[in-house]
Amino acid sequence: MSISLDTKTFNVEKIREEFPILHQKVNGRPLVYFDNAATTQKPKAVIDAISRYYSTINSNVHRGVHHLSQLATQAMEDSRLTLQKHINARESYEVIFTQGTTDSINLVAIALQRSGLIKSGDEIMVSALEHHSNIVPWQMLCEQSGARLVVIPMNEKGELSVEEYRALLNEKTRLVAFNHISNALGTVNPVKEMVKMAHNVDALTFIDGAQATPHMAVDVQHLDTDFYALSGHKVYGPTGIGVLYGKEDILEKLAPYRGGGEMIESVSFEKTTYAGLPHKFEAGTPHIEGAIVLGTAIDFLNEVGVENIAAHEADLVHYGIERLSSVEGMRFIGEARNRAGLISFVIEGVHPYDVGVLLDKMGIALRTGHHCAQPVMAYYKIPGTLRASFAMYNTRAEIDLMMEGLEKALQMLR
Ligand code: 7TS
Repeated sequence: MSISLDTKTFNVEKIREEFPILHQKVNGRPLVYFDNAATTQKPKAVIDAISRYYSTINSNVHRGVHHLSQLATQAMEDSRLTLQKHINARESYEVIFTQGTTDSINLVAIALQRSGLIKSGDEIMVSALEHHSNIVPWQMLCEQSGARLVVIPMNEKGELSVEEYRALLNEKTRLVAFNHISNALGTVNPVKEMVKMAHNVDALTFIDGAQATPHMAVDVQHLDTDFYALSGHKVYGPTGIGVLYGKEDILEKLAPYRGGGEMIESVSFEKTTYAGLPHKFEAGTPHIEGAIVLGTAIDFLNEVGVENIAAHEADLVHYGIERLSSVEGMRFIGEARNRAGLISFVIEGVHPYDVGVLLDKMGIALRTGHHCAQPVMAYYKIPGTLRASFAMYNTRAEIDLMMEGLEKALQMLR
């Protein structure tokens, strides 16, 4: 995949000006923020939109006839349309606002269980590359229903084995869940092909898009996936808000996830009937400001251009690997042919945690540990990695600072 950077519109220094948090010192040094896979920083447009919401239209949604309630409802529904367009969902009501990716996955796992759609003897498949949030809810579903959890294996490069996946699929497979991009290794999975293979055995598919949505354009109709999840805070938006996309016919078949206000059509002690999509899955007062400002974040992302971001970050990954390769004892963890957004590594003879602590003293924020992907770490027989994960505002100069910091840290530790 070759993507080229439009240097007329993409100017990293101008982009950095949009992010107030970046212009500070940490421990006396300029902040180098390389923990973007955990959460991204927020542009002024997003920060201002939060303040503007509370200063001008704060009100509860979908209930009031009064002016402010109408404005807040309109803004939230406009944001749903922005999200619909962004991921190319067929209908706006296929976009459910959730608390984030974890919440989206739990929603589907619990709703499937409630709907009696998973039975003893069925199989739920996850990949070996998953974040805990795309393992544990399915494991809980298996425990409750008597279904079996099946794992798609990976290889040393951190790629899924498509051939083994094909062999594991069978008429008992009810659902296959996998990420679009791995948060621990940066592997970009062949998701369209994987969806097609699952559909050949009539299994549903759930794509965890938490790490893909900040780095690439996503078209759910093109992928033909049944479900897709994303987190607002990883796409330069607020925390506590995200999206579950689901195909209309499947969402219609699912029982509600949580009961309460907003999700009903009528309530009596004898019988309650439920609202239609998307409200059936949005019980209670939602994260109104979050939902609205997620739309602002997506507008910002598109203004910069997802293709531009992808090209810029690909350059950072390439440059980072080149520079890190010179470090004695360097072992890259995850070397998939198709990768994006981050570099995971360990260095012989030193513990990732110790390196992370020393880098922090120099203002450099890298993630250390298992990245909520313990099975991936177990595969490589390591306790964790150091992870540098990039965003649109990072620069080659920051990678140079990381290298200086790393060399100093290694001198101290060795
Ligand atoms: N799936 C993937 C692939 C992720 O990377 C994460 C968060 C989640 C799901 C959960 O997202 P949430 O927004 O519901 O929390 N990943 C990370 C990480 O890599 N470091 O901190 C959080």
